[in-house]
Amino acid sequence: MLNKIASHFDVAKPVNKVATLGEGFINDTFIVETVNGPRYILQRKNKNIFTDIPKMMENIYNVTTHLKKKIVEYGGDPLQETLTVIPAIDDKLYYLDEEGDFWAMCLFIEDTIAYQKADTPELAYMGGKGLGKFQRLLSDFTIPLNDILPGFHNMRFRFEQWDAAVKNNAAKRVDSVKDEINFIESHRKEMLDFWQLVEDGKIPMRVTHNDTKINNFLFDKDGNVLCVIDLDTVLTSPCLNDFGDAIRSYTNTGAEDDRDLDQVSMDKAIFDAYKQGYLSEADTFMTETEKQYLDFSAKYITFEQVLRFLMDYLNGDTYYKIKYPEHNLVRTRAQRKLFDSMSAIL
Ligand code: ADP
Ligand code: GN1
Ligand code: MG
Repeated sequence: MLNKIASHFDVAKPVNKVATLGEGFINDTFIVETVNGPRYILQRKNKNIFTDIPKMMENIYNVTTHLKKKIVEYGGDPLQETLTVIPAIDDKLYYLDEEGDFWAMCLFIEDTIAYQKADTPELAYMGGKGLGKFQRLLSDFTIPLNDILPGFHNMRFRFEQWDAAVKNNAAKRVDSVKDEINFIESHRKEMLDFWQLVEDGKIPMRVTHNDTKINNFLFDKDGNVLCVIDLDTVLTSPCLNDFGDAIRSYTNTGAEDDRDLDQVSMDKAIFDAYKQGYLSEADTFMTETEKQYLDFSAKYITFEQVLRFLMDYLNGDTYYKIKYPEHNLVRTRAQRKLFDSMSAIL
């Protein structure tokens, strides 16, 4: 079945083997081997989350086309340093199968390392530099992006979803998570006050990645970020959100879903190094107000993640893939612990 799906794309050589890869929460990812030819990434895009996949693929195509132009200008390798979308044989940027699932393909980037956590400040510095460079290269991208996930990091929108989730109590779990609900409520004002700055235009919207966890950055063997992947969520949003989301994963001494909360805390040395690396690139385009809110953005995005995991738990686990029934609650508690650690340090 998967071989047949792969054969609908414009691959250079006959498909040999298709195997499962990675464990993303959203899409299903496969690696495609061809006979004496390149390897490819094949993904079944999550149609529950992405309601307009053709528009999403158009965004990815436009952004990677822009990046390739910039990469060529500075003498880099456009096939290694950004994703290369492989169109279907009918030239569309996706293949729609008989079951109504959308598939997309890109080149597999060889000889890279995808880290799950940052063990050294050196790696964090390079990660920050990689994100800053990605945003810098896109700072003169002018094609309007399709808003395929309205309100993605918009706290006002998230609180609207949240209020509905608590009210509907779909999974009848509200009574069992009173403490976590109180945590969300106690930060409502602080978080909305920040979003107000965005609404008032004091913090600008920019072309951003919006899902900057560490495994969405492929590193080369010398420790540089070679390629930023998982471009499904490229949207316009404050650049601070990308910084904050990266800090959420880079600096966590534990796992995103650690059951052992003693493992979870923010590593300040990793934070400092990431920030330094980020600013080495982002200083060129950021405003003073943005810089002022850089540290806060880590708390903002971590709070948003607590809210999103808990909301999914209240809704009966309809968004994130889970591995066991309480998974979203475990994620909620681990991210809350991380938030508390950030609050103590930043
Ligand atoms: P998800 O949205 O489900 O997180 P990703 O696009 O991040 O899916 O892909 C999952 C994993 O597959 C990544 O973390 C990375 O390890 C690997 N991967 C994805 N795209 C590529 C690529 N073009 N080249 C090499 N590895 C890739
Ligand atoms: C999802 O696709 P993946 O696993 O990289 C999610 C992010 C969350 C993240 C939490 C489209 O990212 O927003 O921060 O899980 N992506 C989407 O780990 O919702
Ligand atoms: Mg990913």
